[in-house]
Amino acid sequence: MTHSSRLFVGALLALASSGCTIVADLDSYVSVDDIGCDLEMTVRDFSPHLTDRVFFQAVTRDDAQVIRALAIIDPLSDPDRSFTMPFAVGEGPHAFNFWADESGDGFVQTSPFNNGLDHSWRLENACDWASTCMGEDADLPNCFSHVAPFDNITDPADAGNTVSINLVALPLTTGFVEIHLIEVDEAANLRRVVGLYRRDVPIFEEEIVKCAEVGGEIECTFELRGLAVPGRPYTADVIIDLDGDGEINGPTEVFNITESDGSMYAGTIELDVSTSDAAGALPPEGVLVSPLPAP
Ligand SMILES: [Ca+2]
Ligand SMILES: [Ca+2]
Repeated sequence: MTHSSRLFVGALLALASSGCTIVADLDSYVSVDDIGCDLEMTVRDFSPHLTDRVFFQAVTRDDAQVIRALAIIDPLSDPDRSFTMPFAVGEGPHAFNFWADESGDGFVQTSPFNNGLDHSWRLENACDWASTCMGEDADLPNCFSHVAPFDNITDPADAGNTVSINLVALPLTTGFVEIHLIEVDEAANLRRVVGLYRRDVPIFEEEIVKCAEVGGEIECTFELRGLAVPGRPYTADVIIDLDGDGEINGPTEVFNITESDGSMYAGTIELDVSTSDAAGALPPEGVLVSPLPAP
């Protein structure tokens, strides 16, 4: 958990232990269990996966194994990276499954030791797990060092619609793109970042993903599978480094997809950056995945 959510949960625990009823607003009650935790990880020594898409998933810890939150870093690019998704994990027990998609098909096949290709791991409690990093990183919270053997995991069941965002008319100068899918939890009064897609350069030399140059512009499609649950409201922040300077120029490079019900995500959303107004401000969460170190 980040410090902010630790503090928040800590405050609620203090209230609970003093016998108070926790009241989020006049109409709803929110317990600590409802709030859940951030989905957060720092990876170390992932050098075997620099050109792989790496998937990080919170899934319900039951037979149904329904996806709750998903981060994709595409590709990993750097052996040491981290991300934070505030309040991504809600009520109930969730496991933390993550895997490097060596086979490049967007699904998990565990592992080289079991006729698959992908390197995959599972932590049983997405909200509370022990760091495995050693040496100078031993004190880092939520730190995971690349290790074998791998854990057998399977693709989770979809909770809702796949969020598919098609970015159109990106200039050739475009640098990183980062998409935050936010579930608006009105009962708990939280913005839960349940989806994260991060891409550092739209067009890679190894053309493995869904970006293409079309008439002197770049067009990209980003998919976050199964996250938008009908009956719950979602919005998305789309952060695009249009001028490729490696920084977010808030007034022109942050776009927002209007809040709508999860059922509205059944089709692809198109965002044409040449005709859409930028939101004019950074999302409250800031940029979630740390930019690559300067060369
Ligand atoms: Ca795969
Ligand atoms: Ca910029």
